[in-house]
Amino acid sequence: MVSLLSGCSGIQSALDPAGSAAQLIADLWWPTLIVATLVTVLVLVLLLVAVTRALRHRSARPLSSRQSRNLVIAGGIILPLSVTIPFALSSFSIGRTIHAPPPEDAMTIEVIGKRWWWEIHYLDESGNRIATTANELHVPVGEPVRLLLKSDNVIHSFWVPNIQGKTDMIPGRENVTSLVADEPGVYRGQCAEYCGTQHALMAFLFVAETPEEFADWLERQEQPAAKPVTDREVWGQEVFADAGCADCHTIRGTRADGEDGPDLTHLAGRRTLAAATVPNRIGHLGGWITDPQHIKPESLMPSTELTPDDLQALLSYLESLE
Ligand code: HEC
Ligand SMILES: [Cu+2]
Repeated sequence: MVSLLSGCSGIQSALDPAGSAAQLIADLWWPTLIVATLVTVLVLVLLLVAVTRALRHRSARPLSSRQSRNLVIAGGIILPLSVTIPFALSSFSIGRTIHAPPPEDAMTIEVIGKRWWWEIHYLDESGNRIATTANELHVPVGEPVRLLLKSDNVIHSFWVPNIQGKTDMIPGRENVTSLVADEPGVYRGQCAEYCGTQHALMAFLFVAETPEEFADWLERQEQPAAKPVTDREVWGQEVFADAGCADCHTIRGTRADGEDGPDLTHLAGRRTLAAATVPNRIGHLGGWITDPQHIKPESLMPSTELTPDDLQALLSYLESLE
């Protein structure tokens, strides 16, 4: 029982809504569950009654053809329709409400499904990218946000269960959806369309914060990377260039401009690594760089062999990228 109920709360649960769309979905889901349970119980009881009666009165007179016709009309047509039609109508109307276009002046965030992580761009009013990050989507509480959902490989599906329903990310298409977070908090989003080996480890954090906190965060994301200060950080930056990291990763404000992997400009400010697979702590970071294939087999980042000193310097540099 406890394990059954544990699905009703938490940071990745459609039954613990923190946004108006998720609230509407939950409000439809509970009555559906209750009515479906009642119908199942009713059908089983009727079946039991029929079987026991048949066993007891083997010679009982069958129903007249009129009686059995009425039974079929009432129990086989009217009853099921009167249960399913209200649900179909409210599902249709909730679907329209939660997928209604956001207000014209809503902020736009572009999210691109990658193998197997999320590239995130914040756009200004004219659609220019002003900040880029990965695997951590921040939004201001109470403000509707427009999401442009894309994929450059296979079909993924964008889903933050506590906030909104799913929307597919389809190659060659741009799906638009919107959401509002009503309560501050950190929720977990998960790819909801099987997309290959690491589909299960294609997650992200959804951070709903006050408009002031969000404005500070976005302003930091717009800045180029912090310059290395200590000798070790300067050394680490050289390791980053020499070890080939810059071929795949961008650090804005430096010569690193690779595009195959996540933007690392403000890596140290993120809570997790590799699409919410491990916490962003120095030990995990060292483990990830040395052997990403162990943590996320077939991920598109190769393992890199570094001397312990080079690795330590690289870690100091990456940790300075607040
Ligand atoms: C061939 C391209 C490639 C190279 C070379 C590469 N990476 Fe990556 N890197 C990726 C990809 C792709 C991901 C995303 C993996 C995932 O989450 O599935 C990634 C993820 C990461 C992450 C996690 C970022 C986040 O926000 O989750 C870090 C940190 C990182 N790489 C650092 C490095 C460093 C340091 C080097 C050099 C030693 C390096 N990478 C070399 C492609 C590359
Ligand atoms: Cu996916």
